[in-house]
Amino acid sequence: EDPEKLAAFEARIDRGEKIEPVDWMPQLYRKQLIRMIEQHAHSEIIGALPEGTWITRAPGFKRKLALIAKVQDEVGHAQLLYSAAETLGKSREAMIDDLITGKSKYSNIFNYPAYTWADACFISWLVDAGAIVNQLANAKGSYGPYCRALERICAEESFHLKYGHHCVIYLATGTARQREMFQEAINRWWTPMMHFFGPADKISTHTQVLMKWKVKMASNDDTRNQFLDMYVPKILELGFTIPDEKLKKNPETGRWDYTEPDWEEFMRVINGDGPCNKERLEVRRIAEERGRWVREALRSSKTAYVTPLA
Ligand code: FAQ
Repeated sequence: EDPEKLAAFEARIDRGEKIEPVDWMPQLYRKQLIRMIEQHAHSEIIGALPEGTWITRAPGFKRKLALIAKVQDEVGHAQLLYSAAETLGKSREAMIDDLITGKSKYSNIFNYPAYTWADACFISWLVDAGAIVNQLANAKGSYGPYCRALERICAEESFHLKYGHHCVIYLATGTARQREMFQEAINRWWTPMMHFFGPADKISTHTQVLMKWKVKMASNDDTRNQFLDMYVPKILELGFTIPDEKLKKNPETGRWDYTEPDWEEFMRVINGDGPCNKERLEVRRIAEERGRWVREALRSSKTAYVTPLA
């Protein structure tokens, strides 16, 4: 690759400029961005499934309305992100194919079942909280289309977070059984939540290059720490416990000590062998099959819907 072009590209990033689709960029920057944005898009679309199954069973009309809006937002986030990834040259069809065939990854956490309403509340509050910590940081990154998509996503995610917190406070101040249900949800989801931020920095493959080019603005351990800083006090304040005896803020380092979550389980889950991976991909495969006639009709149609300006 042309060293002069590379130096100019890196100088732009150092100055805090945004890189746009028409600009020159190293092949590796393009490849890494496609990988990360595509995985993010898949996570949003698959992430709609565990909560989506709760829409018909959410307690009461208001909760149903809010949950429908949230799930719809998540699918909208996937749309924004697929569009951002397309600016780098990979088609949406190719991305969806790679998701369905298991070639592309998506977030570990959506491969676990949401057994109870409290599990859905855990996702709406704490998984969204984790996603916001990561996305607020990356919205200040170097690739224009991704950053702009993240800004919009973060605005919508803050509504999800408030909704999730409201659901959890309701359970926390409810009956003994409601409190117990949320405690069980914390116990079930804590390990996947710790995994959510990615492997420990010392074993993370891509952090170094992504941080150098300001695609990733904080390391996996940093975002995990920031999440613990912000949310452990809130969980404890509601009278719940966290299933990790070692979890404690270390006054000397200013960082959290915790039991390393089982990284073998993480590897299994992200490589297709978690409790719900097959079911999640099957749902997407069926949706793709059932929607095919619509896409074909649009492609072959000469109506104004397809070419509004023609
Ligand atoms: N799950 O070298 P690193 C959401 C993979 S959105 C699965 O550290 P990197 C909204 C990684 O891909 C949630 N795989 O990777 C919502 C790589 O594999 P590869 C998603 C993971 O990229 C809320 C390998 O491990 N957010 O929740 C995970 O530097 C509620 C080595 O790892 C984003 O995608 C994982 N957790 O850092 C929706 C944000 N972690 O590709 C519904 C954008 C790592 O070599 C309801 N992405 N891997 O085969 C990122 O910030 C980064 O990609 C990380 C991973 C931090 C996720």
